[in-house]
This record gives sequence, C-alpha cells and structure tokens, in this order.
Amino acid sequence: MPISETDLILNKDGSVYHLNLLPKHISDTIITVGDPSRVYRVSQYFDDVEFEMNKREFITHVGKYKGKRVTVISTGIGTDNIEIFFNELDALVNIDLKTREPKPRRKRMRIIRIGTSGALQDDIPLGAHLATEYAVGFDNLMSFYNLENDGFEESIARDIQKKLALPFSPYVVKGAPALKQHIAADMITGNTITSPGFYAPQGRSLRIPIKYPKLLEDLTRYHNKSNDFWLTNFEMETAGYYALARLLGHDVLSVNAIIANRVKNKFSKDPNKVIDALIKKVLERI
Ligand code: R1P
Repeated sequence: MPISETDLILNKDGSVYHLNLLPKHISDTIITVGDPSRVYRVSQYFDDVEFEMNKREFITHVGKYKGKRVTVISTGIGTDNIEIFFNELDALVNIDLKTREPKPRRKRMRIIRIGTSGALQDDIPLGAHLATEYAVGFDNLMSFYNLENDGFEESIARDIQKKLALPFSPYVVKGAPALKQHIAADMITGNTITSPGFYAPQGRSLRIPIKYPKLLEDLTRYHNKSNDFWLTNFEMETAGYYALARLLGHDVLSVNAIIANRVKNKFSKDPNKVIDALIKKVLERI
C-alpha cells in the first residue's frame, strides 16, 4: 500500500515537505548542526558547494570536503525537530518517493551531530570535545514510538527516575560504538542529558520560580555505583537522534563542543573557536 499524501507530504518538485530536499542531495555521511548559521561554518571548509537549500530552520549545503561528498543540514533546537529531520531524511533514502513504497533494500546512513553543550561535572573543561555514549532523554518523544531498550538502559532509566524523584520516566539509549571509535577516539566519553527546554528543564531560573531548583545539583551528583555511570552534560537533541537511529536503522554519533560549565558557572569567551575546532576534527575523520 502506498504511503498516503498526508503521511508523506511532498512538495511540487517532489522534495520532502520540511527539508525541501531530493534523494540526490543526500550523501552517505551526513553532518547535522543545531544552529542554522553553523552550516556555513562547516561548508566554509568544502572544496565547493554544489547545492544550497533554505527552509525554516533546515538549511542544507551539499559539497565536497577533500574530494568526499558531504551533506550538512541544520535542525534547529529540540528533539521535535530531530523527529522531522530524521523521518524525512530516512524517507529520502529508504522510500521510493514516486511509488510511495518503502524500498526493498534498506540503506544504513552515518549521521554525525556537531552540537554545543554545557558540562555537568567540574573536571570537564570549557573547550573540551565530548562524544556521547549514552543519551538520557527527558523529553517525551519516545512516548510515541516503540523503542526497545536493553536491560542496562532500562535499569539506568529507572535509577535516574528514582534518585531524582522525577514524575516521568526518562529513556536511555546508546549511540553507535563503531562511529565513536572512528571519529571520537581522543574525545571525552560522556553520558548526555537531552532536555525538553533550555531554562527550567536545565535548572535555570530567571524571573519565576522553577519546580526543580535542585535539578542541576542532583544531575551533577547522580552516580550509579554498580555501573560507575555519571551524567556529564546537557543539550537538547542527542537522545532523539540515538533513539530514532535505533528505530530506523542508522548509525549516529553526537559530538559536543563544551561551551559552558554549569558547576563552575562559566561560559566560553569564544564558543565559535571551540566549535570550529570540532568541525575541523570531524571533517578530517569522516
Ligand atoms: C541551546 O542553546 C541549543 O544549543 C545546543 C542545544 O542542544 C540546543 O539545541 O546545541 P546546538 O548548538 O547544536 O543547537
């Protein structure tokens, strides 16, 4: 049965609805960034840019880096955008957009997120590059999918919920170990909290009282002794990436430029320098 016109919305030129891309724009390895302006920071290193698209927060550049074709796409902020990005990217490679039928042979993609993040431990310095091993989703995206977790992931999720007395169950999901070894062998390995917001969900309080004023302290102190499992940093997308990667059958690695240390209350004087160093490192290794 073909996928309906409202389930898979295509634009007049046959491109997918939000990304506005065609299958020919997708390289085997995709780089993603949150900030749309970061797409330009990545493509400035390309030998050439053969294609540019600009729709909502989804800016895409396609070009070559040292002869290798790379697609870089921005997603904006939050796992809700990651859900749109991931489904449409997967449709571009694994669904025949003319017949609207899934292709018989499924293609596995490599996706590397180059993001920014705040550290939750005082020994993670500003300027560090951190690769996420396990992501812990505080968002509710996985309430709508049937994600399968192994016993370790389930036990950490239960333990975090219990120790932090959360009124919801987080989801814990591992990234792609092979990609991590290849791209991030010299980076700090971390376990990343994916928050459904930047202020209260990350323990920030500006003008109004927040419900969990001790959240930052609790996350920093959280330790699962039997597995020596700590939480290292906060951001807003990685758990969505890792969960959808497992569901759709792709390999994802999230690498983070640490631009804030929340324990020391320090913010980087030059975040772009930290991000550029990470971009160059990833481009050299893909
Ligand atoms: C918040 O400022 C944003 O920055 C981080 C968070 O995940 C969130 O998207 O990542 P990016 O810099 O990649 O957007």
